[in-house]
Order: sequence, then C-alpha cells, then structure tokens
Amino acid sequence: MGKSLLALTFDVYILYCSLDLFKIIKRVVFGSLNGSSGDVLKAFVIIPTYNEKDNVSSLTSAVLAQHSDLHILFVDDNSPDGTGSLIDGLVAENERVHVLHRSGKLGLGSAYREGFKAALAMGADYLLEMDADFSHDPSMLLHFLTAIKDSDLVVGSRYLNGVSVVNWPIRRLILSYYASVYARLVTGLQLRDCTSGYKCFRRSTIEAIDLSRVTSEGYSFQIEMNYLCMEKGFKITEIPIIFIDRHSGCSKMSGSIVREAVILVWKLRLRTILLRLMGK
Ligand SMILES: Nc1nc2c(ncn2[C@@H]2O[C@H](COP(=O)(O)OP(=O)(O)OP(=O)(O)O)[C@@H](O)[C@H]2O)c(=O)[nH]1
Ligand SMILES: [Mg+2]
Repeated sequence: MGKSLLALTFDVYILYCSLDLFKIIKRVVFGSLNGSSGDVLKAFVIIPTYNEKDNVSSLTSAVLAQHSDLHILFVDDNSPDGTGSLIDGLVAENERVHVLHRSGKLGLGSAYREGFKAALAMGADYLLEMDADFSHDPSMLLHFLTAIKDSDLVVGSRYLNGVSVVNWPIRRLILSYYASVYARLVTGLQLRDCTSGYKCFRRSTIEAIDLSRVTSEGYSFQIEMNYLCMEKGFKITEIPIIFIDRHSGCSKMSGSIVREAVILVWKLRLRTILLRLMGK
C-alpha cells in the first residue's frame, strides 16, 4: 500500500514535470509575446457575438489556454438568447476576459471598430479578429502571433493551398471563393482570401487607420480593412487556416451583406483612381 502511494506520488510528479516541459517547449517553438526590450506584450482577441450562448464558454477556455498573455474582448449586441449575461459570468471569473455591451444588433463592422478602440485603450499590442462559432480554430492563434512579428497584418486564408473549408454547402463556398476573386480583380488586393475574418493586426496598423471613415458592416468590412492596409503600404501576410462550419447557432449571412460587398469594391476602385489623379 505504502509502495503504491509512493509510486502514485512519483507518477503525479512526472506528469507535473512533463506539463511544465510542454509549456517550455511551446514557448520556445512559438516564442513568447515579449517585445524586443523584454516587456510583456498583450494580445487581444476581439470576438463579436450575436446569439452565441452555446459557444462562448468553451471558446473562452480554448482561447485562454493557448497563451497566458492572451486576452479576450467580446462585443455583444444585446443577444436575445442571453449570451451577454453568460459573458458577464466569464468576465467575473477571469481577469483576461472583457466585454463591451451594445444596445442592439448594430453590425459586425461597427462591433470591430468599437472593439479595436476599446482594446487599444486597454493597451493591446496585437489585435486579433475571431468568430465566436468555432469556425476559427483557436489552436491557430499562436501561428498568427508568430507571423505578426514580421508583418503589419496577418490574414488567415481559406484559399491559400487549394480550398480548406469543411462542411460548408457548395453554394456558400462558391459565393465566398468568387467574392474573393471579384474583390481581388476590382481592388487590386494581393490576397487569396479577401473576406476572411480570422486575422491579426499590429497596434500601429490599427492606429494608422482612420476608423471613423470605415463604413462597411458585413464581409465588406474585411475587404475595406485589407484595402486600407494595402493603401498605407503595410506588409500583409496570408497564412493557411482550416475553416469549419459553425458548431451551433444560426448564420447571420444575408442578401444585404452580399450587396454591400458588390458595391464596396467599386467604391474602393474609384477611390484608387481619384487618389492617383490627385497624385497621392
Ligand atoms: N456584435 C455582433 N456580432 C455579430 C453580428 N453579426 C454577426 N456577429 C458575430 O460575428 C461572427 C461571425 O458571424 P457569423 O454568423 O458566424 O457569420 P458567418 O461566419 O458569416 O456565417 P455562419 O458561420 O454561416 O453563421 C459571429 O461570432 C457572430 O456571432 C452583429 O451584428 N453584432
Ligand atoms: Mg461563422
């Protein structure tokens, strides 16, 4: 009995050491978020939510487990399903979880714009965008944080090495794929995936963009942000991601979101022509 207790204690000790070793290996492989002067850098994952009650708790655990310097900022639009009060519980439990409550469904674009401003005010060095529905795999977060060290914007791409989208209806996939082709051709963006919502900005990138002039709400918001980064001459890097259809809850995709994107790319094209004519 005495021997087996000793053996058990030894096993627990070995397990504890291996976990610690695993953390060290993870830090060495992916690097820490420390800046060049050794100061600890903060990364904020901004997650807009509308009716995501089945996802927010498990997503929070999955994101926070990736790195101890990661924070989450939820932007909830008074979700009728009670997502907001669930998030309040998560905020009370963990100092790395934050929330912005808004009065009603005001759109994805404005949720990100307000989220960016709040994350900057809280001292974010890196700002990540992520959906709440597990379409974006949290285990990719460290890859974004590695790639951003050498870029101004990192875009998670579904169309970099062929197509890496799982479980989407073919109509949705065709719409998304050709939306990127269309946006690329009209605006000149050098990206395979122009509408991806899994991305990472440096603080200085967001600070350089006049967010009050960004007006898009749906997917167009992603195209517009990419375009403004290209216009400023920022280095944009794409990394491959696997996109999985939402675990639960319903899609907020609508015809007006598609129409907004169709019009936006021509507005951006016009803007390029005008700027060229003005010699800027
Ligand atoms: N705060 C806020 N969040 C939103 C709004 N519309 C969508 N979202 C959130 O934005 C993220 C992306 O929206 P989704 O509904 O997943 O849109 P999608 O990925 O295009 O479509 P599906 O995955 O098919 O549902 C999710 O986390 C949503 O909950 C909104 O108006 N306000
Ligand atoms: Mg989604």
